Amino acid sequence: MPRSTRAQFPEDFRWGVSTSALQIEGGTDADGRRPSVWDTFATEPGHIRNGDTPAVACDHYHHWEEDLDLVKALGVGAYRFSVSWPRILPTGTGAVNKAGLAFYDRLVDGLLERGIEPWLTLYHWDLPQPLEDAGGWPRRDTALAFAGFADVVSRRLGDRVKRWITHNEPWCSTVKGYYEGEFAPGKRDLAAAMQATHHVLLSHGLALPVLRANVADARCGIALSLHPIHTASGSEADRLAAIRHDGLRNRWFLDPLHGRGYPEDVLRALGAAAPTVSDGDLATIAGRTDFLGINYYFREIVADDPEGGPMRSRVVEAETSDVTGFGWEVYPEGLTELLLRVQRDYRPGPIAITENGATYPDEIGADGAIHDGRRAVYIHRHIDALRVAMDGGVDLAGYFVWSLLDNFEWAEGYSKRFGLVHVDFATQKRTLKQSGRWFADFLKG
Ligand code: PNW
Repeated sequence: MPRSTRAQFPEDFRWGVSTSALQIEGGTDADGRRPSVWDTFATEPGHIRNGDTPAVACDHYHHWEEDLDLVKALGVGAYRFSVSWPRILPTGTGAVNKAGLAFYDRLVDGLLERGIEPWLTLYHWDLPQPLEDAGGWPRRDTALAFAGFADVVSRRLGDRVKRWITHNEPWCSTVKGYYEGEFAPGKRDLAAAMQATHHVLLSHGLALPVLRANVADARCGIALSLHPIHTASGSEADRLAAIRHDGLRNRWFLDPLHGRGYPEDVLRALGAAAPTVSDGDLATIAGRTDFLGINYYFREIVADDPEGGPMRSRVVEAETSDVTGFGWEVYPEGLTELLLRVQRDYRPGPIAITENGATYPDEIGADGAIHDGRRAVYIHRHIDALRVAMDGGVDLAGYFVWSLLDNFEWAEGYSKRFGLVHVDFATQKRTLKQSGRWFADFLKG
C-alpha cells in the first residue's frame, strides 16, 4: 500500500500537472494558426485510431480559463504546458502571428493570477508543416528555425516564465516519427531518424543561450522519456542486447547532453545510419542546463533479436497482470532504479519528473460516475518511488502528473484517457475524477 505524504517532501518541491498544446488546444485554424505535422498526419487515413484528429480536442483554446481554474482546484503549484509553434510562427520562421502569441500571453497571466508557476515546453512534437515540407528534423536548418522560435517566445514571455523546457521526448519526435513511422510525419528511414535526433539535440543546445539572453533567471532543461532496461533472461545474448537497447533508448540522449558525445557502441551499430555531426555541435548540445526533466512510464524487458532493428533487440512483455490500458506494466520501482542510475552515471543536477501517469479502460461506470481509483494508486506508488530515490541521494525538484485533462493521445486518438479531469468530448464538460480528488487531498496533506 502506498504511504508517502506531502510532508515528506521539501517545502520547495514542485507538484504539478502536465499537458501539451496539440493534445488539448483544438482551434487548429483559429486566429491564423496553420497545420503542424500532426494535423497533416491525422488527416491521412490509417494513422490515428478511429480517424480521430486534433482539430477540436479539449477546445482548451476557448476553455483555458476554466482549465486553469481546475489546475488551481487541484492545489498544485506548477503547470507544465507547451506552446504551439505553428500558432506562433505559422510557417515555422518569419512573420509572427500576433494573435497566436497573445493566447500564451493570456495563459501565462492567468496562471500567475492564480499563483501557479508556468513550466513552458517549447516543442511537444507539433512541427509546422512547411518546415517538414522543407525536410523536417533530418534537415539542419530546422534546428536553426527552432532557435528562432525560442527567441520569439522567450522575448515575449520571459519576463514572467522562468522555467523553460526546450524539447519533450526527442525519442518520440525522431525515432517514432522518422523511423518507426507510428508518429508524425510517419516516415521509415533509420538514417533520417538518427540525423533528426542530432538536429533536435542541436536545436536544444542552440536555444539555451537564446533563452538565457532573453530571460532573467531562466531555469532551462529538456524532458527525456527514459526507461530502465532489464534483460529477458540470464543469457549472455540477452544481456548484451539489453546494453545495446539501453544505448539507443537512453544513452543516445543522455551522453551527448552530459558532454560525452554519442555512445561509441551505438555509433558502431548504426554504421552508415549514424548522423553527420559538424564541428562544435557536441559542445553546443552539452550546454549548461539547470535541471533534467524525466518522463517515466514503464521499464523495458529486452531480448536478443537479430531481426530487431539497429540494436538487434526486442521488447518482451512482463509476466504480470498489473498493466495500464496501454498494456504498459505498472512498475514504480523502475522509477527509483532509473533515478538512481541517472544520478550515479550523469550527476545531472536537479531532476524533475515532468510526466508520469496512466490510462485505464472502463473508467466510466454505467451510472456515469468515474471510477479511477487505480489511477490514484498508480500515482501514489510512483510518489513513494520518488521518496525512496531521494533517500538514496537523488536531487528531485518536482513531480508532474500526466495529465490534467483527458486529451488527444497521439496515434490512439481519444481512445486513451490520461486525465485527472474527465472530458466529455461531445459537450466539452469537465469533471474532476476520483484520482483528481485524491491528488488534491494528498496535496492538502
Ligand atoms: C508521452 N513510449 O508519450 C508524451 O510526452 C505525452 O504527450 C503522451 O500523451 C504521454 O506520454 C502518454 O503516452 C509517450 O512508447 C509516448 O515509450 C510513447 C512512449 C512513452 C511516452
